[in-house]
Amino acid sequence: EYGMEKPQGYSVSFHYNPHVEYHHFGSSHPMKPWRLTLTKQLVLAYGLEYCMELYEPRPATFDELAIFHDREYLSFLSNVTPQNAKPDDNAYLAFGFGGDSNDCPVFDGLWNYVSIYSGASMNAAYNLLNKQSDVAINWSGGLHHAKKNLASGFCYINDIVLAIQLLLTQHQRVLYIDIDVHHGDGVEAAFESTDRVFTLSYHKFGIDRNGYPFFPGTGNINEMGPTDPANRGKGHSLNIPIDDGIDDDQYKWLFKTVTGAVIDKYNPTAIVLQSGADSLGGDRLGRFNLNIKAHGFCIETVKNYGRPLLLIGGGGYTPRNVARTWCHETAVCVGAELHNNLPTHIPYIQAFQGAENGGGILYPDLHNTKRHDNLNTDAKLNKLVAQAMENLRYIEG
Ligand code: ZL4
Ligand code: CA
Ligand code: ZN
Repeated sequence: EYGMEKPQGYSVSFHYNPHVEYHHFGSSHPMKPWRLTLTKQLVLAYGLEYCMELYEPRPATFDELAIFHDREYLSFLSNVTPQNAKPDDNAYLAFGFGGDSNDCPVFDGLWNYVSIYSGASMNAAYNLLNKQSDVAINWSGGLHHAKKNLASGFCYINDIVLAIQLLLTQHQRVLYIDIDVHHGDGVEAAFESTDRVFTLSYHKFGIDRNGYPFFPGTGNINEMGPTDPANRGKGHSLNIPIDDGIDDDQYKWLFKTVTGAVIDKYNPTAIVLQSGADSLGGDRLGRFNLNIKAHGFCIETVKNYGRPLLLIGGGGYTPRNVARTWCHETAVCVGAELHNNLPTHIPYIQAFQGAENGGGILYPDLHNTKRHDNLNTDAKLNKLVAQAMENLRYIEG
């Protein structure tokens, strides 16, 4: 008995094509699609599939992806393989592959992988348009760095932009919110010339002690989109730069205050929420100190505004904690409370047992598991919020 209840007439849909799981970026690459296997296992273990509609979407087609991406880029992406890739080729580097970083490797089944996660986001967006769902979830999407002709930061196709483009066919104003620890630069750039999409990203911003900026290096508080007064999109982005080690109470306050102000002023008719789980404490790439329930608080806060909501994944580099978080957030959407002790009858349960794997519970304490000192004082956050409010002046009331 998990205490679940489904409010009458309120519907959640879960869009997932399991073929996405079988793709590998390379053995030591931080992006692990099998975190989606773990997520699905937890969702099923708690019986959440009985509280929502399950969809197994088809992959997106070349033409569907071309609604945002350049066809030359898509031709390259659909043809390149580890066997035929020429890392010295101009196109290869120009389109963002390989290079010194290897952030975006060419791997077996790459085209299949990108069309699957994109197809799921588009399918979820159609469900909102058809009013089949109030909340539509795709944990395999959220690849917010991809540009129309460029792979960047583990992202090849920007499924978020594609989904927002679909929502714009019926919605006058779409709000995009991004709680991944990285700046949602690709989505911001895609809609910089329109006032019909407002982008809001919370992220780590700063330079480390070796002089390297935290990826992608953009998203300071003064970056609000184009400055040209003739540009319709002027001021329709808000960036919230955060320092290392932010804790639950600070983040919840910051998120509630700023997001609330944006929703009240912009009054979107649909919301897209990228729920990257690399903002959790102990993440391999992240710097924050959030617990699962503080992360989930953001989803609950947005859901409670009652606008059509597309909830998508994103980063997250501690696979077990990613699965815990996204399972918890699925429960938040359907209005269920979950037992802390993981159900024991599931496959993969051993993956969650033992102290190093989170001790068989859903909500392990993640605070300071990587010991990032908290560099965010309340005074600095107060000043940040004041600046953020100031930045909202471009929204017409
Ligand atoms: C890796 O171990 O900061 C890629 C990337 C591959 C395997 C072996 C190759 C070794 C960490 C990251 C070379 C690694 C060089 N392998 C990594 C400036 C950088 C150049 C690349 O959550 N080096 C680039 C991108 C970020 C940079 C973050 C977040 C995506 C999202 C949405 C993207 N890139 C410095 C780093 C490894 C790797 C180990 C890595 N890359 C960590 N941070 C980055 O926002 C999904
Ligand atoms: Ca972000
Ligand atoms: Zn990220």
